[in-house]
Amino acid sequence: IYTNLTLFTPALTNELQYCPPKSPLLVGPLSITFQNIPSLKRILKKNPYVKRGGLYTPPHCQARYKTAILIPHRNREMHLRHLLYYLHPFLQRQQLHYRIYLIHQAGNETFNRAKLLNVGVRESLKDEDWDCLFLHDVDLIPENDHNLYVCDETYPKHFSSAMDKFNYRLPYWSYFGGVSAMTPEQYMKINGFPNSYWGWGGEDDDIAYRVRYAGLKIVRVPLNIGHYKMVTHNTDKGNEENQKRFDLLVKSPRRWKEDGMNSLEYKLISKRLMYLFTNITVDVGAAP
Ligand code: UDH
Repeated sequence: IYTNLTLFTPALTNELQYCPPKSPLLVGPLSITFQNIPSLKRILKKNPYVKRGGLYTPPHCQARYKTAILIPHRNREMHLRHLLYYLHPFLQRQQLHYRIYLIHQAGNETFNRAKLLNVGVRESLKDEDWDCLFLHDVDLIPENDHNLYVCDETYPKHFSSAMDKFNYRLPYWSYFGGVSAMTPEQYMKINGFPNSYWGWGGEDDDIAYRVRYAGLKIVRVPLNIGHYKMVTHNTDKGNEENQKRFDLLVKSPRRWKEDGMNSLEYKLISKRLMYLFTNITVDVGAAP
């Protein structure tokens, strides 16, 4: 029996073939609703192959891409459940090797989305040599699984090009917020995200500028594919509009090389492997 197993079970002989270039599991447009908030137990049951830490490897073929999903977070547990419910099956249909990271800001200081994402990049790269880093808001659900969660080899890529909140159009031409992705090389080339934007707004525009300063450009998912549904929400406590953002944006050409991955400081509080995601809790400090 043992001999038969080693001969015919690919997993044991290490002979898994690459997954096909185009996954046969894709279904195209998806119907997304937020009527019921799924329980974590229900999500777990629907995703039996997801390992602790929110890690998945296709069981029947060798994935062509390794994607890390980085989600900045605080006080959005309901949104997280909606996202996990839809995102896990979505990524599995794409036959990716992936892991979902939640980068959770500890404490009650003003929220800092960009810095949390820098932390996510640094911490996730300690685990694995990811091909692609997805910078993913917690409240955006992709509505079409042909929107492949894979990086562009040359340029930073914007994925949420058509959000319901903006009538499925770009709000403005250089918009880079919501969901975007870079290879680790592209991310380091722009020196990551600025650490100095506290509160709502501005950091995504700064990042779009950085892409240009570093001699790159933004490419996008076509509008008919990059559809996202946003879970509606009110303004968050601790994430008030950043009044300094215009001033920071003006200074961006001088600051981008000094403020980013090369100046990142934080205190890692914990890294825990939850059933459906890896939770990185971090103290990112406070606005000066
Ligand atoms: N985020 C949190 N907690 C917060 C604030 C932000 O987790 O308290 C994260 C979350 O991943 C979110 C992302 O940061 O998706 C971006 O924040 P946002 O959703 O507030 O940004 P957005 O521009 O919000 O999408 C616009 C709606 C603001 C409410 C307007 C009500 N009239």
